[in-house]
Amino acid sequence: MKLIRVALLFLCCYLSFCKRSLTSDTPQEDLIDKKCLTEKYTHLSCNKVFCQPWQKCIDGTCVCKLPYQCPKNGTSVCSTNGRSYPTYCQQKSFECLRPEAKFLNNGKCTPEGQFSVSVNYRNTNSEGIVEVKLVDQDEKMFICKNSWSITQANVACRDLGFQQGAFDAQTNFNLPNHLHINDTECLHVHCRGLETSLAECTFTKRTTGYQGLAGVICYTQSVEDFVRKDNIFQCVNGKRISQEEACDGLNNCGDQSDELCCKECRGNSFLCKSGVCIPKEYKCNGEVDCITGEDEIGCQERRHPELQGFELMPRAAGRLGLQGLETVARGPEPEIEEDTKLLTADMDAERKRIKSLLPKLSCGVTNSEHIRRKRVVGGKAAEAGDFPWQVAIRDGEKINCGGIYIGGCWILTAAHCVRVSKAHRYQIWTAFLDWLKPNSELTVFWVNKVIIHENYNGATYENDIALIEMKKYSNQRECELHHSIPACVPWSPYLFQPNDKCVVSGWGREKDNQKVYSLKWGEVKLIGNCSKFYQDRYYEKKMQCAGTDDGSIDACKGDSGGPLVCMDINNVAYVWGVVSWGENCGKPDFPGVYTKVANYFDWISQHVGRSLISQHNV
Ligand code: 4AZ
Repeated sequence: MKLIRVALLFLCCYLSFCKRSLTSDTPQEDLIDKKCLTEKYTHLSCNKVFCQPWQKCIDGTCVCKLPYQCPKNGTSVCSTNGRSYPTYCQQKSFECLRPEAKFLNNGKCTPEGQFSVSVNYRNTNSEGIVEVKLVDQDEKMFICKNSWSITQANVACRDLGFQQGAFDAQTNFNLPNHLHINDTECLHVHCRGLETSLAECTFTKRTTGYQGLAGVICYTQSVEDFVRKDNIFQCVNGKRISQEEACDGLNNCGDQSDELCCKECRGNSFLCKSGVCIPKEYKCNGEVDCITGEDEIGCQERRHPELQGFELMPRAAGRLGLQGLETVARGPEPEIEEDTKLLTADMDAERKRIKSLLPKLSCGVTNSEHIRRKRVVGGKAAEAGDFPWQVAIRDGEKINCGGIYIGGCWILTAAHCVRVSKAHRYQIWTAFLDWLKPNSELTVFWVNKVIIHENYNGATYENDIALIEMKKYSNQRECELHHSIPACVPWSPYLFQPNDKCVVSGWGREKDNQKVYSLKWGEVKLIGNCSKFYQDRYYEKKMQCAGTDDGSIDACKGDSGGPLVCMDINNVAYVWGVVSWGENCGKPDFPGVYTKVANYFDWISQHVGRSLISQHNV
């Protein structure tokens, strides 16, 4: 339907009687988050999307890994420069560093059997009917139009050197009359959309009837004249598409910039909590696509019976070594049951397999269930194991602040809780619950080093964040915290949103300034737009407000430096905030203010090492 509309649009603009936009029911503006667009997010923005397994995330951007950082396991691939690489990941990592050498084929490099793509039967080299020559096939072949969309068209144009991809996945080009093809003469192709060469996409031959051939118009300066002047969406890569194509789950821009700032998604595409639209086929496909994970939730019953038990390993994984033809039925629920002959190796399956081999970090997982129950000020008493990341910072005889264990020997706390010069006086009490009856799990550490954020401002509480490195015991190689579990450090400000429910915990005072001896906790919700409560004292990026409508649950004096923890959809705990400040305690309209940890991921990782806190994209 969409393709027909784009083709129509192109045609009517050609004839220049198309002044008004084609009608659409949804107001275009409402779907797009304008403020978010100013951030210029693309497929390389790891605040919004996962990086490719041959990339890592640095300061919010996916950058190339070095080839040696790839998993070793895999089979060789050949690149367009004629070189063989031990694995697909290594080739892609080299390509990422030096884009001129692209993927050519799976297996060793041989003189014959080169893959090639071309566009033909039109007068320019930027448009035409697509022809490919596969490895192991002598003849050039056409692609069937029913497997062709902007996703594959973008890849084909990029492969041909048009960096902005395709203007249109054209399916109305005709072959010259003297050429006749029968229904077995076209191939199906499936791409994910971010491939740099069509050779990375999967080619199949299916026994469906011939309907027409795939063509393409690549995006060049000359086609820009045909883009409507009103109702355009400006992609980050400079390409212009129509607004109807933004937030539809398809990567029309080619750099994904049309799908990353969405309040709603068009058609059947799926909206991630992070404001990203993904194709509906990605829901329950065994691979997590939303950074918040909800595309793989509640899938068991909807999955194809044969797929049960394959969590991250697609069926086609392990077929990579295949040389000849093989018969498989691809996809969880094929729309038409049909036999499919795989003509090329499934590099998408190999990408997923590489992803599953990357190191995994363990954090934020407890076996404690009951903190999900309701109700610091107005809080409830914690039980052993409820907050295994919670620590107390003891200064002499007093505990004035909390802290959060984030792994290794590292504790996160508030800058206003600690002084560098007092490091020798502090003790870190881990797995501690109650002053009056100390529990046996309690382990005490001395402090090696205190690091206060260099831009901490004691007057405004900006950057109220600090790290404490605990001292190892002389007979131990690492900090051994047998009863503590690190909370995960959020790497993106889009992991949680206003109104999400989170938990604050600490030994802080009650509303009436009553002393508290046991660890307490309370459920609060994240509050957006907090400047309305604290006018010019609130810094949106660096701070996070949280509380309840009636103010009954709040952090208070003594809770500072402690955790505001939010659980993701898989019940993994993230330290979203560090208790920082607030006007009084437990008053409506004066919510607690927390240091927004996601904004400090890079600062934390610079000090503790990226591998200690990176869950993805390492
Ligand atoms: C404090 O003095 C403090 N209601 C901490 C949190 C809040 C207020 C005061 C938030 O450490």
